Amino acid sequence: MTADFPPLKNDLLLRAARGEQTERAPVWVMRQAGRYLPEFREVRAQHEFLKICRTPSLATEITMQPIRRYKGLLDAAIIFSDILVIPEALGMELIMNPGPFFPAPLDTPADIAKLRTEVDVYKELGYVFDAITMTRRELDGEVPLIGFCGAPWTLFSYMIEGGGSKTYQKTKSWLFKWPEESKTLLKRIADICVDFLVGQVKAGAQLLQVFDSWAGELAPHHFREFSLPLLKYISTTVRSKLAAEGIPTVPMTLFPKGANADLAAIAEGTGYDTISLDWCIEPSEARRLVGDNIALQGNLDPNLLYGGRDAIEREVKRMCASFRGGKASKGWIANLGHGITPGVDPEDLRWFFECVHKYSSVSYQV
Ligand code: 1CP
Repeated sequence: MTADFPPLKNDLLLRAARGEQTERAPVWVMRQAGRYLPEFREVRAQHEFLKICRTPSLATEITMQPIRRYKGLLDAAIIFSDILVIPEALGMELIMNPGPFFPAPLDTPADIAKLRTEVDVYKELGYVFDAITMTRRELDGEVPLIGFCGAPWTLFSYMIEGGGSKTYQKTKSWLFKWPEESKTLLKRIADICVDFLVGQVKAGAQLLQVFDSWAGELAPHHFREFSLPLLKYISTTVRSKLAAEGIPTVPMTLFPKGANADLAAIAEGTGYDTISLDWCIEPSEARRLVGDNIALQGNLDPNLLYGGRDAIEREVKRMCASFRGGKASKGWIANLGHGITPGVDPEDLRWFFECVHKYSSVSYQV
């Protein structure tokens, strides 16, 4: 099925994700299609966020915006969508006002009965698959396309809090009061993640990223109890389902934001090709913890993009030295440690890309 897509002209991302040392680090940024771009704000002024997600031609257009603007500098596209489409597929109404908000969150385990028991991802999320296929054609092989989903723990927290949270009080009450019911719900979410990711690969996604954005809210032993087993379940089941259908697997990346205390356990036990780091760990230290058999992604503090060009250059240079130095020379994908934020000047992001190209190059002499 992927055979009739145009051939890939830039495979830096895929090679680095497989652990190869590349001639320079491939680079992309989380939320690269977003509100910091005037061309994104123009489309958003005319269409609701969820309407864009659900309309393949609009999702394709937005996914392509940073690729066009930063032609030759960006090494990946990521499909425009949101992690919260899974709770929506489970039957939860999702409103953007302007942040995501579920008007009827799950208050107690009795509310699980309100969710759909069977989720056919082709019916509920087929619009994402259509957007992926359309974007692959539009990309014409220029760079690979990343598909993604939210991790069960992160999605669970949105479904219970009803939106973003500072304390995760409701979510944690669930975990600690009702651990078994919590695990049942987490597993149900994980099963949808699996089907959704498999469908994305069939539609044309060339790498998959699982966002566990709130992993760091859990104590290490709670992360190992409530998140890690499902992250592993997702990677192994996605691969076995693809293999059963004779579809070649794709590299998988995990973003366990904030779970730096668990990096060694994550590298050992979850089956991902790449771990995406936040900015709270030194790259060389992360490499020491995870060993040599896994690629790393990251990890500039996104707020450095507000620090001016000198600070960006200095910090990119430092980041490159830390990822590239000594044992850290294997598989590295340059990125931020979390998503780019709305106030960044797009020309400062261009400078970030240019600095990565220069200072991550194997020919750059320190
Ligand atoms: O008004 C707008 O235009 C909405 C802003 C926006 C955008 C541009 C939201 C709402 N989502 C997105 C796109 C998005 N979200 C992508 C697109 C691909 C890309 O360019 O990277 C991706 C991968 C996401 C993933 C996502 N959504 C995450 C995981 C990554 C992360 O940043 O931690 C999370 C936690 C969300 C939830 C979400 N969606 C939107 C917002 C503002 C939020 C955060 C809400 C909060 O918890 O405070």
